[in-house]
Amino acid sequence: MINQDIARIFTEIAYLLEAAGEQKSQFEANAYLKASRAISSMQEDLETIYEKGGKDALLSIPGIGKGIADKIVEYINSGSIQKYEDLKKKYPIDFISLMKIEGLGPKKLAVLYQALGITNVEELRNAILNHKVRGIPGFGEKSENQLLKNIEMAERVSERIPIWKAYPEALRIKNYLESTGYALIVEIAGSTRRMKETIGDIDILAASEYPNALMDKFVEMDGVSSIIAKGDKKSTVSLKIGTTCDLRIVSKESFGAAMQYFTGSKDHNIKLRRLAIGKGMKLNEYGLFSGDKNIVSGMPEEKVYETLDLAYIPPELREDRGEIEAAAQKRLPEIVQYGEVKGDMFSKMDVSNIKNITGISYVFVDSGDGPLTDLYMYTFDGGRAVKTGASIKALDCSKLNAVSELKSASGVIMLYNIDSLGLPESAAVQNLIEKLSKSGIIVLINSSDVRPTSDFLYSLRKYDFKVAIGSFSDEPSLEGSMRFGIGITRRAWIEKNRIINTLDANALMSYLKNSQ
Ligand code: DGT
Ligand code: CA
Ligand code: CA
Repeated sequence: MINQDIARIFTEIAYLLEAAGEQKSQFEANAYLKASRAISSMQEDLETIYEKGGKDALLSIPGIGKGIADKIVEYINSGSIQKYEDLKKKYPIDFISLMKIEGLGPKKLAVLYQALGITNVEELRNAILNHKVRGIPGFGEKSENQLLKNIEMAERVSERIPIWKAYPEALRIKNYLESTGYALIVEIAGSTRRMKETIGDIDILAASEYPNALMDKFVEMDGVSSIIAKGDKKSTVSLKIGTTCDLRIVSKESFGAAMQYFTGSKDHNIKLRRLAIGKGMKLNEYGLFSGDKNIVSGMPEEKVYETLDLAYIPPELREDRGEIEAAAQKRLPEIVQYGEVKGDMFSKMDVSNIKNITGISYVFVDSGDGPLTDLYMYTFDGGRAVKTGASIKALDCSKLNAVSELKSASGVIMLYNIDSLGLPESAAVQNLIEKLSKSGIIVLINSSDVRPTSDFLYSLRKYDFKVAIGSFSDEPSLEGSMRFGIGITRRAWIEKNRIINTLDANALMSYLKNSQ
């Protein structure tokens, strides 16, 4: 259904018009907001309405006038709306997220953008913390403090949960639904499949010949605190872990297209739809159509990308950050597979008592908690951990001035908590990274705390540094927290050959020796 996409774009156009701030645009902005609300609450698909009844059918929808109907037609025919693209170029602001913060409207956001370049919540928070906002006309010291409180409030209301909480729960639900015997296929979709660091809700997709029975089992499963909606195509439950879960049942024939659609992200989908239109096709959650024929009927998700002349795009990359363009040129980064990591670069395990080490053949064990700590390497032999004599230094950037500390250090150094120095663009981080490039330092990823975030790592990826993934847990299993660290590198476009723990134990030992 393209309704949500169009509704979202109309809401954004309204904010953009208000931000532009001319008197006459207020009237127009209201018309877009009204249309957006009307479209969000519609049951029927706008595209179907248009195909059946043309523009007249669109005009008969309450809240939709001629100007707006033209925009809907433009979107159906091209996958984008020029007016929106033009406005967005002038104000590339994430209005949808920022408008959730009390005390901010389109006009104020436009001022913040023009004065400080603020386009999203993270940038706003950073500007407030650095006391940059209080100097802007219309803001003061008081409103700065209030805004910070309002940001926290907005985040509490949206209540996203970390991936390390959502993923195991999604996996448990998938396994449970499979065990009922009422499902032909069950898969995790949405941001959980993309391994996003925080999750708004869990999305599960299933194909079933017994949809009612499967939905019964779903709403009565363990971990459910209340039922929000129940139908034979979609149900939503609240989970005790503090989020909600959508289960959608789709036909076996459209499962591949539905996986593509419900994995998202929304922005990725919108771009892909536009690409399909450009090739004379139509893409939605039911299929990829040429005329009335679904070209990918009964085919897996991969077929959608293949039919659009794209290399297969791994879910973690689907954020509209250039992945579609790269896939068209068959130049996607060669990212690491989940099974390709061979060791744990930061373990908290007790080496005298080996537990679950599935998939891991060596660990580096933390020897203390100073700012610069030595990690000793162990391999496993017949259930015992054996010290190899190799070691690596890890520098906790949050505990000391990392840049000055580095001058006195020698040997290969891993930096952890690098994000505690500031945003990727800050001088402290940039200085450090400049040094990294020259001295072969390594950025350590904390798989348990899921940091630094993939956004952080993504904006630094152009520099020449290596990456190491540590579990930061006492269970260095590839089935445990390591998965989330691996996910960060995939989302950040970090190539596999930059991750040092894809080396086997011997190769890593020679790497460390040669870098001394
Ligand atoms: P979340 O839940 O906020 O962490 O993020 P997602 O990506 O899981 O978003 P969600 O749960 O709202 O929807 C799941 C997927 O369904 C989303 O990634 C793409 C697809 N989808 C949902 N709403 C829209 C929409 O308005 N337009 C398009 N094109 N796709 C949508
Ligand atoms: Ca979701
Ligand atoms: Ca959802």
